[in-house]
Amino acid sequence: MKPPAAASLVHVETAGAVARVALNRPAKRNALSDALLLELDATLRQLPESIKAVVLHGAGEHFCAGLDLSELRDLSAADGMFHSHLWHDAFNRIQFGRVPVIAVLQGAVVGGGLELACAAHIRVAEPSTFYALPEGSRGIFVGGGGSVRIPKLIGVPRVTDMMLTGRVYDAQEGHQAGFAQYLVGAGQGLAHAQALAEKVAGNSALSNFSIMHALPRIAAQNQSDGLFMEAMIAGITQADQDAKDRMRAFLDHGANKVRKPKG
Ligand code: 1HE
Repeated sequence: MKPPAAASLVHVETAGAVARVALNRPAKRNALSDALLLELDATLRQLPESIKAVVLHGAGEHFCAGLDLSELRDLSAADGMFHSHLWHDAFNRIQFGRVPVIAVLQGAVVGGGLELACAAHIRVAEPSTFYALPEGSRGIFVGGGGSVRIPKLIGVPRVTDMMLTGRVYDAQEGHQAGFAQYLVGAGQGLAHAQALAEKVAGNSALSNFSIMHALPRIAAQNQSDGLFMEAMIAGITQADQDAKDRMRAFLDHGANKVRKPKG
């Protein structure tokens, strides 16, 4: 991979099949300027085929302070709509991209930063994390898919409260509410996410693709259509040679068993 330019807004490191992608604008708390958003999008689109999972994190003490408010110009309604579409496209490519993305959360996960985090597939939060949607007090609305994705994690009533009152959830409350699947110790986020990413990268590519692309679509369908689509995806996925090899390896005692977690 080409080494990033010194002034790059996105920093990439690779470790085996995992790319660690950092929002690299710590002086501005990784606020998402258009330039940063576009660079993040381009970086994720151009990952080499050898990369099977991504760890997304923020340089400095914060994950992301959301939309760069200094760029909120005197937009017309149409400009604002196109700007929101730009975010939608970029975040859709994360949710429905080629490889799973694991976000490491710390410090501010605010506004568009929370929208970005919610486009990832797994969130690992450190105790410094706080979640907020200050859009109401800024006179704006979410525009990066937050009204679609965030209620799926924590429900419409909690999102309504956050947006209307500016309520801030700390790491513990956010974990209980459903923002993050993992709450880890201070300074442990990256290592934890890397370990998860390595596991994910070791899965069958077709299973990962089905989990990323089919699961959220099936979950949004009515029962009859969902079960039909599930049957099709199950058939396609298990017909793959990789699936056959993995099942054979288990039956031949050459694959891991499922174990109860320790203590
Ligand atoms: C920024 C931004 C930003 C920081 N846009 N410049 N997001 C917000 O409403 C969050 C606004 N930010 C904050 O509440 C705080 O900055 C933080 C809690 C994130 C961090 O606080 P702190 O004390 O560590 O840092 P700071 O001193 O406030 O900020 C450091 C610098 O970053 C400072 O610039 P400087 O030139 O004075 O050094 C800040 O102005 C700058 N900065 N956050 C621009 N967001 C698609 S729709 C999405 C809608 C939204 O995302 S709305 C939520 C926007």
